[in-house]
Amino acid sequence: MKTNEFEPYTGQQYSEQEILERSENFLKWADTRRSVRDFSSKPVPQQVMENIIMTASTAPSGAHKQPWTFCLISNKELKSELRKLAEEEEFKSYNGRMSEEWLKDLAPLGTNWEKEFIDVAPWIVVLMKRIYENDANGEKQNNYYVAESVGIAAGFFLMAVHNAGLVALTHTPNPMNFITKALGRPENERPFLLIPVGFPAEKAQIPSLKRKDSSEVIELYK
Ligand code: IYR
Repeated sequence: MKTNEFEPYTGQQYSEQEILERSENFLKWADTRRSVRDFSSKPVPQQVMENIIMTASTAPSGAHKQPWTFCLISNKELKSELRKLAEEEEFKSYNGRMSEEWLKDLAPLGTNWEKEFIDVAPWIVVLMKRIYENDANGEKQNNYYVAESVGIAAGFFLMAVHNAGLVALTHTPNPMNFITKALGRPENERPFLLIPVGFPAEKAQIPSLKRKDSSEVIELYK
């Protein structure tokens, strides 16, 4: 059953040579993206953040439901409140809730329960997944493949941040239900990621990590 109008696809196409060059160049550029935990407090214009969010919102989604809400936060008191609540949970996680193996796996990243970046970064984006919708009659409407859809949107978001020369961190305070309350989000939304965005601090340090090479990532069936 097709109820929608259709229209011609007009995305750009390239020569074989250009395809190779563009894919190589994009890879090189993408490989320079890193999660950064040391933020500058230098402001980032709201319009930039809105452009980044609307790029994320071009992501494909189950039945094109776009089951996401991006809470865009610069309010200092609210950021401090989020930091306090996140640190309360993270303190418990790092001091008892996370397994020895987990803590050992995180050691090279140098993370701990302190989340100063929530105060420092000019913007905090809380990405909410919308597990269902309420229609005009108050009836529940389904969303589909919500985690997959919102995960893809998060990926687009991170690339748009990188494209703007800004940095981000995908923070996952656990459990995250404090966010729903602090932001007064409705019953059909659940927190997915908390993402500080901004400029890197002048002397920002990142862990020296090596990415898997193609033989570890690709299983070829030719
Ligand atoms: N949620 C904690 C712990 C943490 C977990 C993983 I897996 C990471 O890659 C990084 C951190 C925190 O945000 O510190």
